Parts: sequence; C-alpha cells; structure tokens
Amino acid sequence: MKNNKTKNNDVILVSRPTLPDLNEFVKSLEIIWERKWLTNNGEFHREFESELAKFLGVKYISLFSNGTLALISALQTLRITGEVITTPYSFVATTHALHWNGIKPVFVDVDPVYGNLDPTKIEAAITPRTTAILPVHVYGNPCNVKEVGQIADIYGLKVIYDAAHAFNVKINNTPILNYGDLSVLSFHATKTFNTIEGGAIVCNDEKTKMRIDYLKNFGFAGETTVVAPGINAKMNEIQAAYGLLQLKSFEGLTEKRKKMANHYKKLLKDIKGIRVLNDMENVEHNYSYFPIFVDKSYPLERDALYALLKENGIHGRRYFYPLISEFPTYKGLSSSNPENIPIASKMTNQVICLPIYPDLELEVIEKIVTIIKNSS
Ligand code: T4K
Repeated sequence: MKNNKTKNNDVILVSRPTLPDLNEFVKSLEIIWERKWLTNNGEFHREFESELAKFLGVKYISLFSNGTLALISALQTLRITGEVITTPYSFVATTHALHWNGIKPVFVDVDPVYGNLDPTKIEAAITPRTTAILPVHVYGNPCNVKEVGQIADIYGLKVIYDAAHAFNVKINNTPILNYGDLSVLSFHATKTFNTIEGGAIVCNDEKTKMRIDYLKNFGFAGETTVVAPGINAKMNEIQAAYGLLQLKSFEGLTEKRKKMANHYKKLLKDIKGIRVLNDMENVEHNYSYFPIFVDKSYPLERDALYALLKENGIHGRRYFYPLISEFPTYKGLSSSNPENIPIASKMTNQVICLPIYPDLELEVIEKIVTIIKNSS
C-alpha cells in the first residue's frame, strides 16, 4: 500500500498522476539541453503532435499549455460571440472560457443519469444571440452527440465539446473527439493522460488547424505577419517530450482503471442509496473518475459521508459541487436559477468522486467500500 500514500500520512487522494520512467525522461532532457530548443513548435512538439493524432485516431490536433487556454482559443477559432448554451455541472474552467471571450453562458440542465447536457432541453434555451453549444463529456462519459449535432445543424450552431475528461474514449469504435466542430482535451496532472499541465484542440480540417496554431502563437503566420489577436498558449518542449514518453507507456493503464471501477461496482452493488454509473452501450470508457451519488435512502447525507471518508484518510472530491452557476460571477444569470437546472442542482448535492488511479490497490477500494457499507 505504500505507493498510494502521501509521504507523511495515510491519506488516499482522489487521483495520483502516472509519471514516465525517470531515466527515459532524463535522456529526453539531455536532448533538449543539447538542442537548446525549448518551445515554439520544436522537434518534440512536432513528434508528439503527430504521434498523439495517430494514437487518438483524429485528423488534426494542436497542443496547448493547458486545457483552459485551449478552450478559450477554441472559442476564438470559431469566432464564437453572443450566447452559448452550456452545462453548469462541470469544472469552472468550462464557463470561464466563455467569460474570457465576453460570451454570455446560458445554462441548460443535464440528464439525470450521467450528468451530461440534456439535448431535449437545448432548443428552449436558443435565442437569436445563440451561436454555439459547449457540452462536456462529464467523467469521460460521452454526451448524446447525435442529438446535439442534429440541433446544431437545424439552428446553424457550432458545437465545441469540452472533452477534458474524455481522452481516448470511443463510441461505436469512433473516437468521441471526432464529433462536433472542435473538441478540447486537458492533460493536467489529475487526468488519465498527463503532460504535467497541458491540453489540445482536435479539429477536422487543415485550415482550422492552421488558425488554431496561429492563435496559440500570438496570431503569427510568419516572421512579421500577425493574422489574428492570438495568445501565448504553446506547449513547451519539456512537456512534449514528457508527453511522448507517456504515450509510449499508456498501454494497460485503462485496463487497470477498468478493473478498479468494476471492483467498486461489484462491492457497492447492494448498498441502498448509493448509485454508481454503469458503462454505456458501445462505448470504450477511460474510467477517469469514479463518481457515486448518495440519495435520501442512504442514512448519511452526502457531506457527512464525504467527511467520514476524509476522517478515515480517504480524500474523495465533490466533482462537481458547487455548480458553476452558483459561483458569484454567474449566479446573477437568469439561467442560473436552480428551478431552470433542477437535475444538476440535485446531482451536485449527491456526488462524491472516489479515488481511482492505476496504482490504487484493490484492498484500498475494499477499505473505502467498508466505510460506506458500515454506515448504511
Ligand atoms: N474542463 C473540464 C471539464 C475540466 O475538468 C478541467 C480541469 C478543465 C476544463 C481545464 O483543464 P486544465 O486547464 O486544468 O488543463 C483539478 C484540476 O486542476 C483540473 O485540471 C481538473 N479539471 C479538475 C476536475 O480537477 P482540483 O482543484 O481538484 O485539483 P487539486 O490540486 O485539488 O488535485 C486533485 C487531486 O489530485 C488532489 O487530491 C491531489 C492530486 N494531485 C494533484 C496534483 C496537481 C496529485 O496527486 N498530484 C498533482 O500533481 O482541480
């Protein structure tokens, strides 16, 4: 159990990053030291981008320094303005990306099972100012991409998926990243695939990729030509070299996560008041998070169970509580009214994400479930 503990106590954290082999990484660093090329589309960057596109089965991918800047730049790429329909049940960066672009977020409720944007509620929220839909594949579970796509087609809206949790997820053998106009990934330390910090935008055509690449590099399209008001959101060579090694050793990690998720599910099965998310049909999941939902038939309230787990050294997280619509910047919006988003308002008060990462031991999962069971 030692590997799963922080250095000086018995705490089990919600996630632990997988790191590349240190000796291999040192070799990469030596190359970087030798080349003295640190950022701005270096060799490691180019190699990582091309290997990653192949690995994920996508046509074009542009690397970013983090997922939030990738989201902000994705909106710039498609020149999104006005209002965008999105979900309040996500990490706050999803909506902040709209705010940083001067776009008004319009919150729409989520489906009661997986917590993804509910396509049946989208149409009612469309106004003449709506230009796009920004759904999130929450916990890596795919949104209803077919229905979202149909609505977008009818109303002439763009679709940008926040796919921060959806690395390598497939639906009917097709990468989920290939749906919508753009998909945005995060490679933050807490994600299934990390480059310490990092992110990417996936797109379907060369022209769009070119615009994305200009935008993340101040808008430069040549030494003295600036074609757009870009930003600095480039991934550096150290991150890219690290990412390449991560890619080489990624095999088997999802299987390990799947084993953990199945172990949790088996043990939690008969506990009244605890709901887990089952795998979706025809989906290859990445098991990035393991959320449970605590309802009224469980003797403890969610926060009491969360605190009890913490007292026992199990640091789950309430992803996503509070709802984004509850934060001061967004609370005043009419779509933030809990009556507009009743399902999200319920789920946010029920969720605890339990620890899941490739090195977690099955006996730790058993300990966690015993704590939950003993209070039921
Ligand atoms: N869209 C969505 C849907 C997202 O979920 C996110 C990020 C984004 C966009 C934006 O992407 P980035 O700009 O971040 O690339 C974490 C992450 O910081 C954030 O990336 C992630 N979502 C969010 C869901 O979770 P915190 O505030 O919970 O992080 P923190 O530091 O409390 O870490 C969580 C756990 O992981 C802790 O128990 C400790 C452990 N940990 C963390 C780090 C950083 C480690 O063991 N090692 C580490 O290096 O937000």
